[in-house]
Amino acid sequence: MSYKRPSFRHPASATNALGFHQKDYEGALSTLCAGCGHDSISAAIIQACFELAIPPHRIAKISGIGCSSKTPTDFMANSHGFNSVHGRMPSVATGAVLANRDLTYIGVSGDGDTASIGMGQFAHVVRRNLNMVYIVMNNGCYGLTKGQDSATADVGSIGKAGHPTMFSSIDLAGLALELGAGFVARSFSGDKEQLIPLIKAGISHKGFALIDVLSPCVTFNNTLTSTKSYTHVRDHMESTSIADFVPEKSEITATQAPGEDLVIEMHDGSELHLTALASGWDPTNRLSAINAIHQANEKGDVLTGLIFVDPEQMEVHEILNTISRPLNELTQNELMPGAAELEEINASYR
Ligand SMILES: Cc1ncc(C[n+]2csc(CCOP(=O)(O)OP(=O)(O)O)c2C)c(N)n1
Ligand code: SF4
Repeated sequence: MSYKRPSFRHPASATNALGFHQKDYEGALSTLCAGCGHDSISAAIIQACFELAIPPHRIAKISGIGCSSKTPTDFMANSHGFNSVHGRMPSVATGAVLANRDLTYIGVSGDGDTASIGMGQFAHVVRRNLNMVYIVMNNGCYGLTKGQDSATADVGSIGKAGHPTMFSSIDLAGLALELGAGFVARSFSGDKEQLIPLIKAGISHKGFALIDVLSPCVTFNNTLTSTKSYTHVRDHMESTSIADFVPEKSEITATQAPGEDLVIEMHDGSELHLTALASGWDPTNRLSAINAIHQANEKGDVLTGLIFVDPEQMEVHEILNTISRPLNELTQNELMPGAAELEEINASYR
């Protein structure tokens, strides 16, 4: 069930470069619990897409199953949407991306949806470098089915059920790095200053972008003994840097020495400005990023911010050398080249 928002908007509300109001990027009223971190992530997605001035009808939002996967109903009502099956968002996204390369793909998933039932699918969508931003709303539990521990729950963490998690946790950002992801970030639903630029950068990134967002479940996993609670995450956040997204290319092209600020040019000409860089960490070096994650985990810290980026990696269409147009724009003749052409193709395999 979803609830419609009132159609009223302030007559003087700001417009973006295309003349859209922020309201044009909203969806239905949320039916999640009051205070759920997921709602703040939806709000950040709305603001990021509004500020990037992406036409809402050129966006496709795809999700699995869970409270997290319900959220696409709450943003961008005028976009394409597919609320799929538990853990299967990556394969639906793969079909969509391959069929139409011209849309902006936003995948939304939960830690249960991704790190358990969807783990195999997640691994392959990373290694294929699908051109999408994949947002995990990570609360360390299965919120929709009443708070069972998920595979990202830290060992020893105790939620509302009162039992410590017995198994070691899966770090999705660390895993994505190991699998070769070209953009890996982590953030917190309660920190929109950090989250919005990361979402914008993830959308602008060519290829697969993972944003693992800690998003407390106020109903089942926000106890003082839970490492995915608002208090714990706030107290243990260690930021790699302060990220600022600059949509149009500016004059700054300096090469940086370690410890200084860094400007990363994205494929579409936009820039990611990183300031206050943590020492001993290079966001363009995969080993350095993996090391930073391990070090933070050992200390019990939550490493947030942009963790790794490689703007030059080949994305799935480049790897497969696919046709440059969406399949639904191809003519009958292009899709069915005729008997003579097919005979020639078949002959090439003999
Ligand atoms: C095939 C299948 N198995 C199990 C379920 C039950 N189920 C629904 S949501 C869910 C877990 C959701 O957890 P998560 O992805 O972390 O999302 P959250 O609700 O915490 O946002 C499960 C196990 C299902 N819907 N389909
Ligand atoms: S059960 Fe948890 S994850 Fe689900 S809506 Fe409520 S607070 Fe959010």
